[in-house]
Amino acid sequence: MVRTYIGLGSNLADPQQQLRSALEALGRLPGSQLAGVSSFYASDSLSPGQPRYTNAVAALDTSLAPLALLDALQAIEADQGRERKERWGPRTLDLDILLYADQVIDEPRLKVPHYHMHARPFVLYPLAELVPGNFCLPDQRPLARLLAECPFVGLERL
Ligand code: A4P
Ligand code: MG
Repeated sequence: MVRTYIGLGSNLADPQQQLRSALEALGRLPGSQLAGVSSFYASDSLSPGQPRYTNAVAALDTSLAPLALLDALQAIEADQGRERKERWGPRTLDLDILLYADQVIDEPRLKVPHYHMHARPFVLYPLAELVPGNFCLPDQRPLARLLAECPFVGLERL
């Protein structure tokens, strides 16, 4: 088993329920165990004109290999996205592999750490709830420094 961190995002009309369903699905993944869940946070979408997002981060211990985990996350996205697609548009659930142990992965389908995570408050602040204070990214950058450079602006802890 390795420790991974999964970023969850939804801008459905009931995004909190969307996230709760996704967390249940994560807990049911083969060879995997949910080890922690952050608070939920609301913030404006980075794309103007889109509904506000709810975001959270989950700690998931898993024996799935990185690409198998990505496949599993995309299956959960498809499950929850498909039924709402016509009503709410395509972005109902976003599951990103933020970190996979301390690995750096650079494949066409999978980049880890997840691009942009180092500068997104709706990723960094929930992640900080789940890790020790001296936690570092695989490139040795301390999370505390990323947080200091990424003010808690526009985030609402739910
Ligand atoms: N992919 C590569 N690396 C990874 C990884 N580490 N985890 C590939 C997951 N997937 C990864 O993903 C597109 C492709 O990325 C996948 O097929 C996979 O092979 P996607 O989920 O279809 O697209 P996406 O996530 O919308 O793309 P992108 O560019 O990451 O979108 P953003 O930038 O994440 O935009 N505002 C707030 N407040 N909160 C949000 O969560 N999210 C977005 C989505 C915009 N604004 C937001 C938020
Ligand atoms: Mg994504």
